[in-house]
Amino acid sequence: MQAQPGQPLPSGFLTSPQLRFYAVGDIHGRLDLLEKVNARIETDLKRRPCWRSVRVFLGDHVDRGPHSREVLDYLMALEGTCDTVFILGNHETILTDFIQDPTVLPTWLSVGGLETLISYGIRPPRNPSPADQSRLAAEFAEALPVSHLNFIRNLRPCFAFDDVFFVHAGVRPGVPLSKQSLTDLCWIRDDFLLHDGLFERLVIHGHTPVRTPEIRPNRINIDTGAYATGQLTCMWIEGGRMGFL
Ligand SMILES: [Mn+2]
Repeated sequence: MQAQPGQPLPSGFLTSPQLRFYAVGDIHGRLDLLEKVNARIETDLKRRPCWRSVRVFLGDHVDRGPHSREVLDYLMALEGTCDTVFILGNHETILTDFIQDPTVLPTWLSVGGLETLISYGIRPPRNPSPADQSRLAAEFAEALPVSHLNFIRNLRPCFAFDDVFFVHAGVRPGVPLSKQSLTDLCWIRDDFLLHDGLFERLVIHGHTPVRTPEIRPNRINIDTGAYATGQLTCMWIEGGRMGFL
């Protein structure tokens, strides 16, 4: 008998044998790595065919890396060719906030928004004045295709299936998974990361970079800081087992 691939999910969490998930960590504007990860998924599907597969992208598709615009184009095209779930990250919330509120610009620039603006053909001055902020917000709203805005607005705050819960940042301990705030799902760090107890489901998340994927009894972090490290992590989950591509 052939050994089963991968390893069991921690803490006895289970998922259907009929469905394979591929979860991809924070892309942050690295189209090159996204293309490679998708090629690895295609190869895996050929090597180990399955009844149905779903690719789950854990948010922070934009900022920091050089190709935010191209990453969104790529993900939108992918949506038409296979089953996908796209999760909302805090960087996507900052992007849409900026269109509503130009004073968000300095915050956005401090977390890699400059690269996103440049990918849409906008070059902010070095120290944007309030007038510059308003002008740039209007320019960006004009440059951002409606399809991109709709894609970002339709990102899911989280996605639960069987015993797994996909989310960008994490969840607040003590609050049922169905009652989590959008702010916590997109932004939470230590209150979640330092919590040892189990949640109702196994939480698969990104948001806080780690050198190698972090497998804990209650959560798995697959944000390996792709924009800086060149490591974009993809994990698979199927029939209560998991592994990495
Ligand atoms: Mn994040």
